[in-house]
Amino acid sequence: EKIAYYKRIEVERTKKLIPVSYFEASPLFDRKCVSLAASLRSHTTGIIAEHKRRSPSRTLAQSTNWIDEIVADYQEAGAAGMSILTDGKFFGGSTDDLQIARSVTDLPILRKEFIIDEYQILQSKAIGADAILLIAALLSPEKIQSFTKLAVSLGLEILLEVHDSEELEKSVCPGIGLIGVNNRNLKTMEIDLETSFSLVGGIPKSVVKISESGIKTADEIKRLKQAGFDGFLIGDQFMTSENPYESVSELIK
Ligand code: IGP
Repeated sequence: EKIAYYKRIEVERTKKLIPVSYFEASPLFDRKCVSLAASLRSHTTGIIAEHKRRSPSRTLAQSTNWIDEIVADYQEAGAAGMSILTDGKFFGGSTDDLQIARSVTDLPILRKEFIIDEYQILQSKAIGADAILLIAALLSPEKIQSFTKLAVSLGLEILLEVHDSEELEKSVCPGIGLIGVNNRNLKTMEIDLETSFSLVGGIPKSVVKISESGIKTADEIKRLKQAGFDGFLIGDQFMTSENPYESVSELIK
């Protein structure tokens, strides 16, 4: 029955039909996922180190043709997991970036993408991701529910991203293992860590809590930890530094 459900998927963007067998043929499709939630619970640093080539809020592009080295540095410096931007349009990433990261680390990898179609969920599994991002601002509660079901059936974990209490309340559903509060307002690009502090109390106890975006100092991490956060998703601070290894180490001290 599961197979019939995604036997053929209509890709919204291209309107092409892609047979599920295309994804299933990937050698990574049967790989057993590593749990990001478990890594964050057991890991003292809680840092999810992100690779992104550029972003809409940061025009200066760091040359990052050495994704393998950056990911290896992240791991050696003590990251609990990786986040790899695969969106091309705004962030200059690709599915290749995630596959390269997969080839150099066994730590859990979050696929950072604007997921709007089942096709991308199967693809995430086929390229070796362990978890996917679902953004509450982009998806109806029904979509979040059905995407979560599909992802969980493949062994992928869900990180649900919210920015306010309304999104949080309407979007939470069974199967969601991690919730991230985005400190960046996607409309204005402004950062405010208060977003995390004000929303943490409303996140269900059993869910792993992540504060996302704009985190720059060890002191901020300490305060977020005290407020109840288990994970810290950090990109720019690392990507704009000359030395990603030292930059991660700094925050862990
Ligand atoms: C990382 P920062 O400010 O440390 O680079 O943020 C991460 O939270 C951010 O890249 C992000 C993101 C997203 C990117 C959070 N949610 C959704 C693309 C799509």
